[in-house]
This record gives sequence, C-alpha cells and structure tokens, in this order.
Amino acid sequence: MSELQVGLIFAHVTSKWSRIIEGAVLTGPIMGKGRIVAGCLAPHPPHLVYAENPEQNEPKSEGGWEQLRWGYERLRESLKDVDYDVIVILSPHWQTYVGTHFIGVERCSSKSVDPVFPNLFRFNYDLEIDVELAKSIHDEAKSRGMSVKMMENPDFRVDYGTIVSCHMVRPEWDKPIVSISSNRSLSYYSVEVMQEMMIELGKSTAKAIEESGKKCLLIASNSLSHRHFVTETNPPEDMSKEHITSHAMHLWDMRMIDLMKNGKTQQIVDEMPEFCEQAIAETDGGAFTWLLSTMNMPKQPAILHGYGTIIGTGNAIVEWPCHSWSDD
Ligand code: 2X7
Ligand code: FE2
Repeated sequence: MSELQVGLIFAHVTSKWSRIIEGAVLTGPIMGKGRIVAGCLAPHPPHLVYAENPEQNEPKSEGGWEQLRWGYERLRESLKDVDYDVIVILSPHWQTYVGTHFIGVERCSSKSVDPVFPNLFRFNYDLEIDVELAKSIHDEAKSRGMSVKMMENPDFRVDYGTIVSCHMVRPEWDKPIVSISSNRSLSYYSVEVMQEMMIELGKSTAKAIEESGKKCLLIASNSLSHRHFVTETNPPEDMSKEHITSHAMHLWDMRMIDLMKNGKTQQIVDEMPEFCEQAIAETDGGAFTWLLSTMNMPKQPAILHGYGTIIGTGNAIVEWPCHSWSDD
C-alpha cells in the first residue's frame, strides 16, 4: 500500500463514503472534510462594475469609487493563493417571500440589468452553478424544518447583487457558484425572525459544505448603512459629490467595522435589530447573519480591505481568512 493510500485511510476514516476492506482502499467518492476557506463581506453597488469597465458591461465610465475598488484589489490579492472549488453567495437582490430558494440550473447565461441604474449596469453573464452543493444545502435546511425551494426555471435572470459581488471578488468567472436567495422574513415578521432563520440556514450551509468535501469561499453581498441620495450626479462617477448621507450612518458603519475587526461577531448579531432599523442597513436581507453563522460566529479578527460610500451608502470589504486559522 502506498504512503498516499495509507494517508487517505487515516484522513478519511470517519467519512461515510470511504471504506477499507481487508486492508485495501476501495475507490469511490471520498466525501466529508469540506471546508470554508474564507468568508467575505463583498458589497454589490453596480457602480463598482461600471467604474471597472469590464468588457461584459455595456455602459462605459471614467472610473470612480477608487477607495472601494482598491479594497477589492486587496481582497483579490489576499485570496490569490487560496485554493477553492466553489463560491457560495447570498444576495439581498434575489428576494423570495416564501422560503429560501437556490438556483438549480447548471448554466445561467443572459443580460443582467439593474432596474434602478440601467444607465450603469447592463452586464452579459455566463456562469456555472454547483447544483449538487446547492441541493445539499437545500436538503439540509429542509431536514431542519426550513421552507426551501430549488429554482429550476432555465430562463431565470440572476440578480445584479450576485453578479457584481462575484465579479469584483473573482473577475475571471472560472469558479462555479451556489446562489442563495434572500428570504424577506423581515418584511413579514421582524429582524429577530430573519436572524433566527439565517442562523439556521448558516448551520445547514456549514454542514452541507463539510459533507461535500469541497473547499468553499463564502460571500455576503451587501452594503452596511443604506440611506442613499435620490438624485444622480452628472457624470455618476463625479467623486466630488460622493459622501456618506449623514454622520449617524457613518457612526453606525464604524461601529460595525470595529466589531468585525475585534472578532465580536455575536455582538454584531445582538445589535443587528438596531443597526437594520437605524441605519436602514442592507443587512436586513440576512446575508451578513447567514455568513457569520456559516462560519460559526468566528472570534478571530476580520481583515478590513476597504470602506467607501456609493450614492451615500456605506460599504465595507471584509475578509475572514478561515484557511489560516488552526482547527482547535
Ligand atoms: O444595490 C445597491 C446598493 N446596495 C447600494 C448603493 C447603490 C446601488 O445599489
Ligand atoms: Fe443593494
């Protein structure tokens, strides 16, 4: 038996698929020990893609929002040597009112147009979905009593939040994604109910990832404070007009960033109701709570790669580098 085979036996001896018969390794899918390589808070204002001028986006710009785009550059640099198989993303712009939905179509290809900013974002996308992992998360959540659905309409348009965050984190588009909807339980109930559900969804996501054997990058696609201006400047990328809408919004954003940098994730969840209400925060879509729960409320300090405003909203690019944490 080769050293590699012996290693495999020990590494996967508890996995449900590996089996050893009379000292021989039977080949077959070796599952289990999947892991999260990193979690990211990766905001999605379409302005960022517009300012980057990628070939997929029709409108062209003279740049703008550099503070945030440099933040994304730092995040990409930090992830450059991190190996992963799939991106798992929850976006507040795919809103579902009956349960959480997962894209269940292997290839999605179309044009995504931002309904509020069609002048900035008309993006031709062609992306691959990891339906297997999506279904595993779906099944795990269902077994915990959650309302879930696989979205199997081949003509479904992927929302711009998912596309912008994925593009800014990984512009090569060479990794499959799992796309998770934002269940608007906040609209029917309260932030507290939304949080309970997202904590449960996070636990289901973590379990499915572990059982999948895959290395996953998590993305919560949302801004922080979300009070925005109601008129657009000409040109939109005129940075002399860009600033936070109010000092109160600034203070809330700084408070949240401070908690992230100091590993106080439970406190973030505890303060979420006030944050959502007072800062009209886009965390109301559940993505951030889901991210923290999937990472099991990490106490390790997060890395802030950048902060900036977009039409007055507050946006932070933050990384939890789980791959560098020890297992104990
Ligand atoms: O979706 C967004 C957002 N969250 C913040 C600012 C501007 C536009 O779109
Ligand atoms: Fe948004």
